[in-house]
Amino acid sequence: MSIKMFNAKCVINYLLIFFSLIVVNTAVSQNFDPPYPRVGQVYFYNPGQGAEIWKDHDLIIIRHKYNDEARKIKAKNPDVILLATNDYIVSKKDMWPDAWYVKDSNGKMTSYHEDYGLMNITNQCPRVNHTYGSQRFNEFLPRHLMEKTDYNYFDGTFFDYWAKQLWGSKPDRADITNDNKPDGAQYVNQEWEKGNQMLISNLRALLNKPVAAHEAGQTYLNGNGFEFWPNLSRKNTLEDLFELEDQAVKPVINFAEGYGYEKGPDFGSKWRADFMTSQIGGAYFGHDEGTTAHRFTFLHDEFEADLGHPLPGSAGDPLEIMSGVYARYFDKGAIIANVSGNSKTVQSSHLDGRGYWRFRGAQDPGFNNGQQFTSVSFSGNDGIMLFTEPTTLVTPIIIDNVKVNMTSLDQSPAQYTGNWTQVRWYGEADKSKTGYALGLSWGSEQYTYVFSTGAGEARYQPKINVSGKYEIFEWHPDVSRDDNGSPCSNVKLSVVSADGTTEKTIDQSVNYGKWNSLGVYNFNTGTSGHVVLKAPGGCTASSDAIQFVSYDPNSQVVDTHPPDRPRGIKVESN
Ligand SMILES: [Ca+2]
Ligand SMILES: [Ca+2]
Repeated sequence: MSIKMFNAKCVINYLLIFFSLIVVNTAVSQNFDPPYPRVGQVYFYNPGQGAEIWKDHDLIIIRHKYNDEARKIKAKNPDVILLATNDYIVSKKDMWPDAWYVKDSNGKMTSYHEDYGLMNITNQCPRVNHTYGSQRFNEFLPRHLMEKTDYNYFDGTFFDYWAKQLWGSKPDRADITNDNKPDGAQYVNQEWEKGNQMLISNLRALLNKPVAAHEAGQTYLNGNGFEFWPNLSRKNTLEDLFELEDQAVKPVINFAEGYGYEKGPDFGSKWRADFMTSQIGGAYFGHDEGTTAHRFTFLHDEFEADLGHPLPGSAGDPLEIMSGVYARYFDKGAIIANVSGNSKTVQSSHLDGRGYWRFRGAQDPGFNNGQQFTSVSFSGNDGIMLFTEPTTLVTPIIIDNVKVNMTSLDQSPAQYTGNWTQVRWYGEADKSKTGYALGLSWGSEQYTYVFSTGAGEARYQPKINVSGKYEIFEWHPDVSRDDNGSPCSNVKLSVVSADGTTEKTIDQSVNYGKWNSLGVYNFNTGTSGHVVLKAPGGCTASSDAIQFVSYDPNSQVVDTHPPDRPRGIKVESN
């Protein structure tokens, strides 16, 4: 759809939004219109410290059975839109009654893995007496989700696996009527679409909350998860998003996922294009490793921003300011994105006449340099976030025990001397949950913390690109809970900053599983400032994450969660 059509429909759309909000607000208190930028995350494993890691996010999607984690996330961030995801449209072959699976001449149709079959969501699916009486699968699944998911905490449903149509040779082979004969591709896919709609309709009859799905796009849903957002045809994808933002059921929850840029010093054009386009289209944005696994979380300076809402009326609509270059104007700034595939230069005269500043950031300080905006030269795909006032955005710097779980972008993990042991995440077991980590289930990055019973040192050395005051926090786990011995009560930490060296002692037998302040210190740019944690020996010392939180006077980093990030702390050294 073109931008002009989008704008023309906006007046009607605003009225629809207005009336739908009235309906929604009587049903649920959740705010589905948070300020921008809109940041989200999908995560399929145990969320671990996700409640803390994603506490400033606007949208979080976790598995529907993680009700306890959902409660923790809502306790930390009551404003977050929390969606419960499931994969039941593709289920293990022995999970449900045989008659509910789509079959071909070889029996149950195999999906992406031979142990998994495709469920018959159509109205031709036979009724089977299972759990809730005689039902088709598209009647059973909504009841199952209602039973297993605590919608006191979850604000809606998300289908991670969704088939808009059957693919490949499946529609030719499928027997959806359960008579051992294929039914023909056209009939199968026609019935499949009817089945999709019936499934959603049956769910909505039980639950008055939004429903979205990965790689779906039907406007009878509340939105789409663009699992592979930065695809090769960015402009087309963006226009798909505009159309959904306009036409999907309200409130619209679109989710765009940036990917493909392994965790390294790339904060540049590629991820920015992903992020800026998602915001111009009104989608929640998440950044992870870039496979369907979604194991890691990459946090950016831009996520800390508060742009407010789009300007009222047509002034706040997405605008194509030159071919393939889009802009959107917000209360406190603007977002521009080039998805033309060609180099473009945008000058202040191309914008709406307000004065703008680049923000001052730590992750790409050459680009986000804090200077008054005159022009920006984009590569083929890039974007920029601008502000109407001078603004600093420094996302907290985390130095963790391993690089990708959860050491910040372009920072190095802790360095160890002595005999330290990395501790694995124990999956679903009720262990290690006090370590600062996400519950990764494989690979060398699953280590949640390290410990040492002898003498040793752990050095946390951040790269500081914005000088000034930083509050330092320490996080340690409860090692006794993980059978790794008796925690040390006298772990010494040396904080080396521009103020000199300050010695601190942490009692690791208490205050585990939370951030513990070590005070506020001045840091110069570079890597001279650091923290050394010393294992005394004779007890179990643990080394987990250290966090450096910027206190720049122009910072927009607003503390909405005072128990974990206290404000107004005075510098205690000097
Ligand atoms: Ca048949
Ligand atoms: Ca950790």
